[in-house]
Amino acid sequence: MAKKLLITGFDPFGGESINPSWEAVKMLPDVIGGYELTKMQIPTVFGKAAETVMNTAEKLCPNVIICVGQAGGRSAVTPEVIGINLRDARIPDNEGNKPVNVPVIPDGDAAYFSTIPVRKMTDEINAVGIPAALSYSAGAFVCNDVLYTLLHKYSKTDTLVGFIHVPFLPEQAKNNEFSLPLMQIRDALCAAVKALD
Ligand code: PCA
Repeated sequence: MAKKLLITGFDPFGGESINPSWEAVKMLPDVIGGYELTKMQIPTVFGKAAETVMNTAEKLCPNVIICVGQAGGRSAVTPEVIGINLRDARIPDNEGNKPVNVPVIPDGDAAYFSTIPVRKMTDEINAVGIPAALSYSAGAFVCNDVLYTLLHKYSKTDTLVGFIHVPFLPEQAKNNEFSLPLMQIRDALCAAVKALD
């Protein structure tokens, strides 16, 4: 029987009209290798994003959860190694929240390591000719919030959890920032999912 992967992308935030994470996630095939995909867009809102994922995961019981987010300015597709127990926003989220220096989960552990095979994923994305690198910080905005909350929730369970940040799309890169065409971001995510097999 196919295994189940819940994979999410975010809605646009920070003045952008598009978010490459959701644009690429929604283009993924329904089946990759041994995994059946459930794709979902989640809001760029502290707390709510993770709740949306957990509500769906409760019904779906996925084997793996991968959340994908935009990291404008990065020059590679970056599987995240770690989620930290910190909310420290420089800009408001999509509901105007701007938490500064507060924990994601009071009394939670300081950090959790991602439980998806981040090194193998990075290798397999590079192997299809798309730049990939490990990242040791998912920041302290909504992406890290989701990663930390899910790693906390699914620690000591069989559900694997991870996060992949993707660069801007060409139409977003206004100041000569690095960007990747949508098809390459999609192909990178495909390669990452194949690494689960
Ligand atoms: N990137 C943001 C939140 C939503 C997204 O796509 C982040 O890196 O926290």
